[in-house]
Amino acid sequence: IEGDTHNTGGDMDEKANVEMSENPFAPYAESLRQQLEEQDPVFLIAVVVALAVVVITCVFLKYFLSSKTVRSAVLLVGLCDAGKTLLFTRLLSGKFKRTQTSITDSSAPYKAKNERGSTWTLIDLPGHDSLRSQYLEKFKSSARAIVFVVDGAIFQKEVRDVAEFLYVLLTDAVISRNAPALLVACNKQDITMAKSAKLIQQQLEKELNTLRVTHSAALSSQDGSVGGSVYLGKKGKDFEFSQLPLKVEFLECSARGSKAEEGEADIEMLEKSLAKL
Ligand SMILES: Nc1nc2c(ncn2[C@@H]2O[C@H](COP(=O)(O)OP(=O)(O)OP(=O)(O)O)[C@@H](O)[C@H]2O)c(=O)[nH]1
Ligand SMILES: [Mg+2]
Repeated sequence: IEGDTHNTGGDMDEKANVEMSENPFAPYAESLRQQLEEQDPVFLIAVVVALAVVVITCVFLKYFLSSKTVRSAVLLVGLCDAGKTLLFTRLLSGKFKRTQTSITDSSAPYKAKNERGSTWTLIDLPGHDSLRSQYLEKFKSSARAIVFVVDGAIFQKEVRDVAEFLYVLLTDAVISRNAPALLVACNKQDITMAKSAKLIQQQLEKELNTLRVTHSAALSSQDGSVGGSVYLGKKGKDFEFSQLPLKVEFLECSARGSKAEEGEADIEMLEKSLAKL
């Protein structure tokens, strides 16, 4: 086949020179048509199949590569008043700002403090009950990491609600498939009453263990199907964060900082974790 092509190629050059004045492409088209007619149909089919394979591979590669690169969002989630918006401002500008309950999301590019200079899209989500799930739905599939902000100062009072919210996050099918890093930021450490990250982790494990029992009981009393949600942790074992498919880290921070409004925030641990993403 190769030899043939070379010969016709040579012939064509001559013909092309002669007929250049009319239509320069006519001789090429003619010889191509002849060649195609002479070819074995099996060969033509093979060529078409090969081209199709190449195209399909390209489409798949593009799909897989883009589904990886798309996830560049770092979500700030948590209950109302946990300090998400102040943390958002501190991470971006370092400055203190008075905040009000958020009613919508806000996002900005955040440059991580590492040599790569990775840039993530930091997204502050509203924590209000009625808005929470709708915003989570909107952003969960693009999350590279989830910063779950907990108010360490009134944790004791909120432990049940915090665990409920965390349960929803951790049993979500999309989140457990994508497995974004989970950074539990135990905020407001400037307040002396604030609970430590270790204690918060232990209490949440206990509370999630209880929630898992009540939730699966409620489910099996319905029809046994687990609509879009996954089982939390390992069956038959007390729940621990280490059983999860995603990387979980508990850290302490203070978006306000010890010197209140004039001073700097204490968010080094969070910045370090964000640099490792
Ligand atoms: N003492 C102290 N106060 C903080 C800290 N972080 C935030 N606050 C205060 O807590 C209040 C709530 O902070 P926000 O950042 O608005 O809380 P949020 O999580 O965005 O709340 P929603 O938007 O309602 O979901 C504000 O008055 C903050 O100044 C902290 O580390 N220490
Ligand atoms: Mg807010």
